[in-house]
Amino acid sequence: GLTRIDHVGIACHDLEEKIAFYESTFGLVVASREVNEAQGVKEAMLHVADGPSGSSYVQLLEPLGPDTPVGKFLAKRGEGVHHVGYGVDDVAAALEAIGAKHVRLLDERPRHGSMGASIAFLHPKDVGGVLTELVQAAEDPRKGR
Ligand code: V0V
Ligand code: CO
Repeated sequence: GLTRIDHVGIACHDLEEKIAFYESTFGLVVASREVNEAQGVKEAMLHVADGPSGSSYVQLLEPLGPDTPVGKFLAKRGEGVHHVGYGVDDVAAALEAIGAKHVRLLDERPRHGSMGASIAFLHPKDVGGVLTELVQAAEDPRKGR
C-alpha cells in the first residue's frame, strides 16, 4: 500500500525563482537538484519533513521544452500542482496490483526518478483528474535525510 506522501510536484516556468520563493517563504531547504532528460524536466526537491516511512518533499519542476509533460501542462493550465507522488515499498508490485484495477499505467515498468528513486505514473483521467506517481525510495539516500 501507500506509505506516505513522498512529494507534491509543482510546475513552474522559472525553477530558480520558485526555489528562492519556497526558501524565503517557508524556510525549506533544497535536498537535491537534477536534470531528468527522459522526463523532460529540470527539478529540485525541497525537504519538508521526516516520517517513519521516509521523508517528504516539494518537487519544483521546470520543463526542458514545450513538448514535454510539464511544458504541455504549463501551456494548457499555467503554473500549479502537477502531480502527487506517494511512497510505496515496492513500485513493481504496486504497479501490478493497481494495473489489475482498471487504472491505466503510464509506465509498465519503473523508471529513474529523483534522488535514485524508482518511479511510475498512473493516468490522471483514471485517478479523478490527478496525475499520480508511485515512488520507491532508494535504500540509503532518501530515508532520514
Ligand atoms: C495532462 N492532463 C492532466 C495532467 N497532464 N491532468 C491532471 N494533471 C496533469 N498533470 C490531462 C490534460 O488536461 C488532458 O485532459 C489529458 O490529461 C491529456 O493531456 P495532454 O495535454 O493531451 O497530454 P498528454 O496526453 O500528451 O500527456 C499527459 C500525460 C503525460 C499525463 C499522459 O504528461 C505523462 O505521461 N506524464 C507522466 C510523466 C511526467 O509527468 N513527468 C514529469 C514529472 P483534457 O484536457 O483532454 O480533458 S517527472 C518527476 O515527477 C520525477 C522525475 C520524480 O518525481 O522523480
Ligand atoms: Co515527481
